[in-house]
Amino acid sequence: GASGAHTPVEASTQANTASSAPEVVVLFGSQTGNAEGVAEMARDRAKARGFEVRFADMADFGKKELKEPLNLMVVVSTHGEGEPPDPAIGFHELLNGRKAPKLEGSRFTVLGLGDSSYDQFCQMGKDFDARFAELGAERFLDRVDCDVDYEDAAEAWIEDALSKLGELTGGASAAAAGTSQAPASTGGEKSQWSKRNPFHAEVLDAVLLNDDGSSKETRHIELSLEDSGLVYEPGDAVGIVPQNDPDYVDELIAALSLDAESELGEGRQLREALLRDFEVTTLTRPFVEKWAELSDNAELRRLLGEDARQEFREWSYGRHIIDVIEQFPVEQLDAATFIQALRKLPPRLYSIASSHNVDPDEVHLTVGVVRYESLGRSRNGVTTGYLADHVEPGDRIPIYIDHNKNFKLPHDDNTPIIMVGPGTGVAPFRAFMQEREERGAQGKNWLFFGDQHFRTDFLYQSEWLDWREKGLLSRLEVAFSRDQAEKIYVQDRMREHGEEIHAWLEEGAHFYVCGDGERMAADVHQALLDIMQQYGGLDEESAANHVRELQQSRRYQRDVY
Ligand code: 2AM
Repeated sequence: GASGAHTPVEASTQANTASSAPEVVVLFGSQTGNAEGVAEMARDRAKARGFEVRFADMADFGKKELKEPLNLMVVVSTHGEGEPPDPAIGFHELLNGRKAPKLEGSRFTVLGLGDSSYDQFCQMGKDFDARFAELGAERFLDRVDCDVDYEDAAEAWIEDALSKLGELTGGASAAAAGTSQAPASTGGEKSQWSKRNPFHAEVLDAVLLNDDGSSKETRHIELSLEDSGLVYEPGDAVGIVPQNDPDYVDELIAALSLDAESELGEGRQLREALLRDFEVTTLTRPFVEKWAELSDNAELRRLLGEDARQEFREWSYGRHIIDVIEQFPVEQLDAATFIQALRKLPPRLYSIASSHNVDPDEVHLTVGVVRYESLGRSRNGVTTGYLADHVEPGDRIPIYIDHNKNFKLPHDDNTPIIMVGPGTGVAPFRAFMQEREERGAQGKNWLFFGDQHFRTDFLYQSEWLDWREKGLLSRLEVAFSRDQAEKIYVQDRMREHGEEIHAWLEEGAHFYVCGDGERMAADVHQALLDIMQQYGGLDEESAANHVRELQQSRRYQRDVY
């Protein structure tokens, strides 16, 4: 697999632990590594408390592993429309299928990671939690659903789970005393910079990639990593800690009839807090729930009802916090109460478009600026607007590296790769090509790129053409959707070349998709399934199994958003 040693189950025992110590199985399903990171913390804390620990990826967990009674700590994230992480698809199907194993005698607790601005918030956590119980396992601790700012809640869940398990198993709890301060994480070359302690990177350059007349605004941003010690690999992302738009914040404060300088304690004033600390645009269900309470409004309560889920979804589309505040005013609201209704401003992740090996002092990003109109207001994406309108070369912005184990070049430089990256989805493939060029990798490389117009939107055109000239890029297929009457998309180009795609995959090629996760990724997935059927002589079910195997063995990887 691309992410290195995927030993099915990594068993480990602390030297001073008797072999009779109770065992905890930390089981994770992770797309980009957040759930795996939490699982690593759980593993380390459990070891420190004297448990024996099995650390297992859902990708490598099946019926066989579920045969004996287990003490399970399950960490799983949710993606897209309530879907499992790619490596966990098979395990999710197993538990929900006819052949699901009985789990009597096992104990479990679930931690779900998700984003409350999505309708299917923590759906996978909910699914696994319900399924483990239905299959007969005993829930020893209630599920916890975490929003984007998950760290504290995750840590609390770990401590609670281990204490509870210590009591239940009567074994390891004794070792707990004084050892709960185990290091949060192990090994690796970790720089001091992190999500919570970001590096302030100088902006070296920020250029518009689209030409005049484009309806897109895609920016190429180069940041300096000089003296940061930050290291990244192709496929990783940069997390940017943004600030909210000052004009929007001022409008919001006016709409609330609050004083910008209201003191919130710890030296923070309202305006400053709204600029830096809290999400003030995106509407989440938890916000609407709190606002329904504060405004005591029947219409809002109705929209939150279980039967109104679809209506809620449509209603919240294009609607921001300020729109709700204006429509459903709350009399005599104080600043602290308002703040309590908000969630922390989450950093945003951007796939890295450069190779650290080519220039260790820089990191490049390809950012699609989000601007649109809704309900009579013009809106900007929080981070993309911040980058486009409030940041210039010479400024410093807070960043960290978000490592993504599930989007990695093959270890073997001779392995061919197929890359599908329309729009800003092309970013990591620029990093891939820079890296393969630097390494002198001999494997074939095939890019499918798409955007609206050839003339204005062919991102990094000269670089691709150059690489094709040099032979590094073996093949390049482009789909400019709006240069002709009929829409042509990357998946159409895939189908045109289905036979060769199939042949490449038979040769062992890895298949990568990056970009839009709302429709593109699903359409490309379907094209791949169809190609497997048509050229692999497989029926629908076998094609689906084959593609799932590609996903689980990390030969088919996605970075979609
Ligand atoms: P469109 O905007 O003309 O529909 C990058 O944004 C490119 O992805 C654009 O050419 C866009 O086309 C295209 N695109 C839009 N929806 C898509 C889909 N479902 N699958 C693949 N590409 C899509």
